[in-house]
Amino acid sequence: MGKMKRKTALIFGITGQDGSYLAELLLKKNYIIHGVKRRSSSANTERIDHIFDSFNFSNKNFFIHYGDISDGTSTLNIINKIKPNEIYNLAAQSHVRVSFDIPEYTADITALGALRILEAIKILKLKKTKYYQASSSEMYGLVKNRKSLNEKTPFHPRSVYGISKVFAYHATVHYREAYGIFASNGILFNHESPRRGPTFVTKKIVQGLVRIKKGLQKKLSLGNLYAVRDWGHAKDYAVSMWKILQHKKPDDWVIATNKDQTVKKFVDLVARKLDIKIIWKGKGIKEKGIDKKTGKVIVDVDSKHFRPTEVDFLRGDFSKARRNLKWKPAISTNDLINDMIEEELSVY
Ligand code: NAP
Ligand code: G4F
Repeated sequence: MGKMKRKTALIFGITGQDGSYLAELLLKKNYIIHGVKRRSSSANTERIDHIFDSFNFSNKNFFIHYGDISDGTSTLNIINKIKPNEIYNLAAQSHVRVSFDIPEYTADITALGALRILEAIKILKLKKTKYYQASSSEMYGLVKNRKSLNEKTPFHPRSVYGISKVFAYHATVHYREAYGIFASNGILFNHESPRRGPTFVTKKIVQGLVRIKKGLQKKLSLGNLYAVRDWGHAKDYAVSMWKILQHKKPDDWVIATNKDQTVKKFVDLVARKLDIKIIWKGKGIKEKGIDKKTGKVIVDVDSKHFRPTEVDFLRGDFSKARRNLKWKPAISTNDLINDMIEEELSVY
């Protein structure tokens, strides 16, 4: 029997939270990996330094290329050079709040970036290349009732980030229908990990409370404490991305845990694990979390973290993925929080 040819994957967004977990997973699956990294004046390979030798810029099964999805020709060149079996587009200006400050830039990267990759696959006539689009629950935006959202729920985005993801979602469906490209959307609900960027709320809470516990920070300022999110673990969600591209046909998939929590509840859960008891007082912008032991305010609300329009509620119904991809989350919220706290404690 002849040897099976090894698969090649190209990951845009390799230096991000999800890119690093996906790269780990695909290396274990014996893939040859190519990743695209942006030029940066400071180090940006922290999340992959354990699997990629950034000093010598070489690895046997793992290659990094400089690139940027705002640059159509270099994006096309990289795809042409590698002609990968699978392309994962995880690259984005991924911060919702920041998209209110830099909307045009966000649309260029998060919306048009996806189009540039799809166009390259089309122009190069790569019939065998499969495309994964990192779509987002943020596309649902304003939801009518607090029911779990699925693949049929209409979109009503509430930020230019959300609008850009809706564009990229439809571009993915369109290139599938118009040109027969194997192009799939993973509609992923929020997913976190020790590698989450520090300005996303879960990481900010864990980092803040650990630092408060260690006497390194006095308080944690947050925005809307009552937003509801469905938080999973990024490591589980990387598995779903791979499964989506192994399915017999291209399709669109909700990936979630179908459990939800408010931001405030997340604060309480993290605090409890650090043996801090928070007493909440006041309302709205005046709401404060007081450390029962010391009587000091350790959490307050700062309007600068509010968004002009908020997504109040997200909880996903992943029954289609469970049924057809045999995917379900393996890591509970409790273990996610333990994982994040453990890593944070090891920093100090
Ligand atoms: P992340 O940590 O912010 O990573 C984003 C990645 O995109 C980074 O590698 C970043 O590079 C890269 N990137 C940004 N602009 C780029 C450009 N112009 N050209 C090439 N690369 C660029 O995000 P994540 O949490 O891993 O999420 C991965 C993807 O899933 C994103 O598209 C995000 O919008 C989407 N998503 C995330 C979630 C979630 O809850 N995490 C949920 C649904 C969808 P640098 O490292 O240089 O910044
Ligand atoms: O952690 P967040 O910034 O994540 P958000 O806006 O839900 O977006 C994340 O999930 C999306 C999937 O639905 C991804 F597509 C996107 O790329 C990103 O990964 O905020 C979560 C909630 C929001 O309602 C926000 O208003 O927490 C609320 N929040 C309250 N205080 C805060 C803060 N968010 C941040 N970032 N910082 C705060 O101080």
